[in-house]
Amino acid sequence: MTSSGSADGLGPSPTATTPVSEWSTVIDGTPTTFRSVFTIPASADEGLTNNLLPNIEDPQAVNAQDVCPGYKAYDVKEDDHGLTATLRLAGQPCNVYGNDVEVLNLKVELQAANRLAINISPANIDSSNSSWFVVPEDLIPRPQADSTSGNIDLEFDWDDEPSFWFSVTRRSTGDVIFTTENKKIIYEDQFIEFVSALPEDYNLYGLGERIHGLRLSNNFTATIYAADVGDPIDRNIYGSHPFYLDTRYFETGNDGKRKLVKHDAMPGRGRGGHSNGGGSNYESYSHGVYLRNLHGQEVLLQPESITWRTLGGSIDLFFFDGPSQPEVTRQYQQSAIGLPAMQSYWGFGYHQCRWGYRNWTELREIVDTFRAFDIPLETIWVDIDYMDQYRDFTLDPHTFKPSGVQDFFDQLHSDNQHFVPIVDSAIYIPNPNNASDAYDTYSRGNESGVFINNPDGSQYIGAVWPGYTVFPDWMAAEGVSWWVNEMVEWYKEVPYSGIWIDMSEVSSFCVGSCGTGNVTLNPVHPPFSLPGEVGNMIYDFPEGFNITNATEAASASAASSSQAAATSTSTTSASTTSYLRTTPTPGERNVNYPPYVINNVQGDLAVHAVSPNATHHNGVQEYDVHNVWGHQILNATYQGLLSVFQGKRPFIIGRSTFAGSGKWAGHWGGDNASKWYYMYFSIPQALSFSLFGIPMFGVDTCGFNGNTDMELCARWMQLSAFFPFYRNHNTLSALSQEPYRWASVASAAKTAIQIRYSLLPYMYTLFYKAHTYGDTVMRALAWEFPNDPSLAGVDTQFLLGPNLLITPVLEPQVDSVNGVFPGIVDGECWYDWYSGAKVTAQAGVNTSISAPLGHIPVFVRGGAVIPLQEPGYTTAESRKNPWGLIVALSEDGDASGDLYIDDGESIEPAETKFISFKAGDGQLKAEVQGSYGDSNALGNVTILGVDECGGEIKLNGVSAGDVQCDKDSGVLRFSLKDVTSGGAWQGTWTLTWE
Ligand code: MIG
Repeated sequence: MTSSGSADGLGPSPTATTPVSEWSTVIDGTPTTFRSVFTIPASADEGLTNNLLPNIEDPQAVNAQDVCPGYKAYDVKEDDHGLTATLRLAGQPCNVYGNDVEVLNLKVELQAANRLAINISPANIDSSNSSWFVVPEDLIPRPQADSTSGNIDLEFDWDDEPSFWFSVTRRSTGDVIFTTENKKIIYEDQFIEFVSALPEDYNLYGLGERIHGLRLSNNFTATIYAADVGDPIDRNIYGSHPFYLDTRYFETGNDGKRKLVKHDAMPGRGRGGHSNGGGSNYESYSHGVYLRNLHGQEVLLQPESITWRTLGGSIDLFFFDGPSQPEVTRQYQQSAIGLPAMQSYWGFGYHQCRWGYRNWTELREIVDTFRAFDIPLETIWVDIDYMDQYRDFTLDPHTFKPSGVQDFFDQLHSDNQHFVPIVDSAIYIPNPNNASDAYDTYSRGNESGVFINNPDGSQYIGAVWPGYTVFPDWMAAEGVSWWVNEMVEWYKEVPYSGIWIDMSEVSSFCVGSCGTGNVTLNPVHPPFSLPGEVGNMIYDFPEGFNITNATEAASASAASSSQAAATSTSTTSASTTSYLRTTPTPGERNVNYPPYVINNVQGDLAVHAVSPNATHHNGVQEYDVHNVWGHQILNATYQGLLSVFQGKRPFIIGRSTFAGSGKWAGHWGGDNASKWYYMYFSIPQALSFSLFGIPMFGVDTCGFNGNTDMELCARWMQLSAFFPFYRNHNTLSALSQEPYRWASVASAAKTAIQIRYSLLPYMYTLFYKAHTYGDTVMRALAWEFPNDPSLAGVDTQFLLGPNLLITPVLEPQVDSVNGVFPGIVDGECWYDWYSGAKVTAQAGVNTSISAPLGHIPVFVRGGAVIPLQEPGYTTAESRKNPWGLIVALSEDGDASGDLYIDDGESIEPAETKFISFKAGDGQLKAEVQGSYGDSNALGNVTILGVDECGGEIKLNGVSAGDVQCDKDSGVLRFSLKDVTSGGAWQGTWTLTWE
């Protein structure tokens, strides 16, 4: 079969050479032919992948450091806040992976006391020459200079020998945090490289998006290039986050000198080891590094260095001095990428989704069955099944009949439940010869000139679910307003509550403009088989099962690879293939085949994505902005929801994200699989997104690809209950996995959802702080306990906010789990969520925790006051229930905490309330600020860690209710009478129990 389309996006029409095939499917072994239709051949999505060898794997690759001259600095001008200079090439151009830029401008700026910016850009940007791309301010804002008052800890130094290099030092410790000494800067139109030394066994985090442990390994390459691919480990996937956190641990010796602690030598190293638990001998310093660059790039993490390579753009580096992780993350969000959107209260409810909910009736049945099993369901989601021939902003006229809308939504809304549909990124382009194929969303966009073009100005036509498609151009003058209008119009038909954005990398199922000249062919099936179709059946058994016919199982599982397989790269040995190695052409870029080949998971940059030479209306090539397409559709969708729900917070979950997407949307982890290891990876992925400023994160609970099983799904339903975004989602044709499909999963889910819903006030308060200050919601142990080097790599446990420790079971067939109780060495204590008893554990020692199926270990940190509300079936009902408080006393007998409340939906709530709690000496004090009206009473208060049972309980001196006390476990529980019946937070009060 001849390949259709061409790599340059302009190739000859494949019509003549591509056979029209019969699309058939097999049901129960009987082939059924529907009609003669054209299917785009799989080869159309191959590109030159097999002929490309990633540079990092290429034995013949030239090391730019060996052949390039570097730069020398001239006209250096220093002032209080920084320095400017001209950098000139220090020798003959090397033109190794692009055309060398002879003259560069260096600008170093202390932008704030805690932030240093280093910018290196071409000196002569010729606007008539498209070969240079500088990130526009309105696309990705550049951090601005603020006041530099305060303690300035970052110092910039530079030198010209042997060629220009620079370093950033933390003054207070003398620690060099970044230095390019003895390394050259390589600056070409399609290749930039800079290299810094790092300490041995460094602790780096971030550089996403990736399926990887939280602490990045010291010997791998992090490729950043948005790709539609089903969660392969260690490869580039949907999002682009060119940011890392670097944490360094120091030990103060007996001589009083500070010494860096190597990770290898760290005591314990988390689960499975033993340590002295860190403690006061240790301290850590963290800083953050953000490269404001949109290009395909890769970061080579090598044992003692970091090498950053990009395919263009500029060196626009920002250093955040921390010196703790929370400060780095706040600084990064506040000054560079923006604070995360405040979420609506309902968004924290439980979400059910799957690919394959076939009609309104089935959807109603799912919603009803949740109710019948008394498993809270907040939101029902629909995948592409609801659409008319996979076209955005439509309903299938047969299965999701428009006439069924009213009934469905009347009930859903009166039950306080929500509906979130998928919206795909590509737009169907209809067959111009067939009037009945007209598609208004396309026509309106076409008239407004909002679709991406080919270099010759014709429309770029790729292929996605609906067949041939075009792609919105967010840089076109009317791109966003057209999208907003489509959303507003469609809402009149389908009253959705939020939007799920998919395929936004931006994905296309063929290389180049494969639809050019072909739009009359109307392909109705993608060029790969869908999950469940012939050759792609899902046969996999749960892990740990004894498979008797190993051969059959192996071949079945080989065949069961889904879409990912259709696009996977094949590795061919260097001796048998002649690889395409392009060389720079003076004055010109080769955007489809850049001389430097990044280790893209799809191989060819044009595979399974819109081609790099596709051209935006402002002349920008997709090559330069590929990584932000998904970010921009989130912005457009945010604007759309603002128009639909004026003044209300938009609810959006998106697939492809960039630094700063959190200000508009949350994110789900993409196409994982129903495997235990993907459940584990959900934790480091979530924690990484905490660093990226996208706290609204969760993964496909129970697993997307493949069949889940009872045990995995039970554990996963419990784990995800402690993630901000809690959704069960499944691929087409895999076994159903709603929690009620198994009695034990139903009960595990109910237990966990009940805990989650009682904690909604705590979660919501955490989000308020994320949105207001840039605090994280899901936290790594290392971030809350920064003086314990043994926690540097822990990602099998996590904290929700500062005060809840989750230690989930992540493997099959066990009834206990090992975990550490951080901070004990420094006098912290923990309480079991369920019994309220104080945990007896040694500092830094892995403790075995009982965890039979249906039980997820959760612990409350001593010193915390945690606000609760009695859980209801929906979040709306929960919001009407009595409040509760857990007061977990520290070893010193005190505790504090807070609670934020508002109407749960307004972008700018007219009224809010903030309550601070302080406990100690037999009393709890609540201080109330703000005027938001809430009339729910305080129902109960539980004090953990009491030595004595005490006496009468009084609120503001008045006898207030009943006391239950268990002296052995130290749990004191008050059920309050209606002393606060006008509302728990009407005014400041004091509760006494001694
Ligand atoms: O090419 O809409 O990641 O969640 O179920 C697959 C079908 C398209 C990918 C998403 C997945 C969704 C699926 N989509």
